[in-house]
Amino acid sequence: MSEPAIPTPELTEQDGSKADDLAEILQGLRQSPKVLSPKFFYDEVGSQLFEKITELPEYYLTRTELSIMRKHIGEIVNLIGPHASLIEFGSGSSMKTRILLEHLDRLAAYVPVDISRDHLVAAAEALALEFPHIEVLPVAADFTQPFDLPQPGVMPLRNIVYFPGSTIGNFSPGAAQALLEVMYQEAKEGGALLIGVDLKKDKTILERAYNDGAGVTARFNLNMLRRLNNEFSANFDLSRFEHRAVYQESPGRIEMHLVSTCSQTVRVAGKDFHFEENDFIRTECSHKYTLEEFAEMARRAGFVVHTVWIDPERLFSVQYCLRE
Ligand code: AVJ
Repeated sequence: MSEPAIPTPELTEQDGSKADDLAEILQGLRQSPKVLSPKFFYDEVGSQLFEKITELPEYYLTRTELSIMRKHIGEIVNLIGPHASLIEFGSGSSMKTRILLEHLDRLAAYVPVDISRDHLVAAAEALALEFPHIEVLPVAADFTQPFDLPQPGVMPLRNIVYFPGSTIGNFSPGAAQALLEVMYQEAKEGGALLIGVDLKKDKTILERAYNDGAGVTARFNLNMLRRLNNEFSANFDLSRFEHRAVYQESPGRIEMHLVSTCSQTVRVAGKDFHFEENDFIRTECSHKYTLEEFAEMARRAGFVVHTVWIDPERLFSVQYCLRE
């Protein structure tokens, strides 16, 4: 007996260009303080380093979210119901996605949406092999802008937008609000949002999570400069920048910085950028929310928080929000 052929997932492409990325990088470096988007962390090496971060003892987020998902998967499955289309904002190579794909009842389709085409296709192919009965329909798009959904073979009963990992924290409150509005659109009538949100807590726990003892987060942060050197004709000297992560109580966010250890000038794609000693590039903000703050933001986007699951230490939340 021959194996049934497993089709390679067909890709819907709507992604931006390298020229747009460069323009964004140059614009960020012209600001004061200088900023670079955390989306530039995730090349091959960056993605591997992030995987390592998720296993660090200090980095409670991934482990805690996973334990919440495992503990409450029965309730989550019942709330979502049968024949849903699961639309993940992000490429979905995570264990959390696998838990959902394993347990959800007769999924109409799984639709991972990611700007990084290569990562997306690899993750989608792996999942299509692991879950041959699920239609996997990857979309290469910048999910901060509305995008067209592919049409599954089976008509979905409802759309469930899935946004794990507290990636929502990477967006400023205004941008997070706008993103929730895109999610509202993509969820369509009768749809819902399942989202992981990291919670406000003691500053020492937060700062430890982003300043690990093994220095993996430092390598992850500095990798962005290596990537700019390789892909955007930059000449950053990685030995002249240091990783730093600090929690700002107001507005309640971890900021990751790359701090210049001396006075220096760096060239990026033919343009000069000067750093005094202690000048820094802000590479990431990771906003933390109280339950009330997140509920209010979701409400303004048209969602009502239906169920919140939290670990016993109240570190992290997974929230099921209904589209009003
Ligand atoms: C992937 C955005 C959730 O903000 O905690 C981990 C990325 N940065 N360590 C986070 C990250 C440094 C992470 N998110």
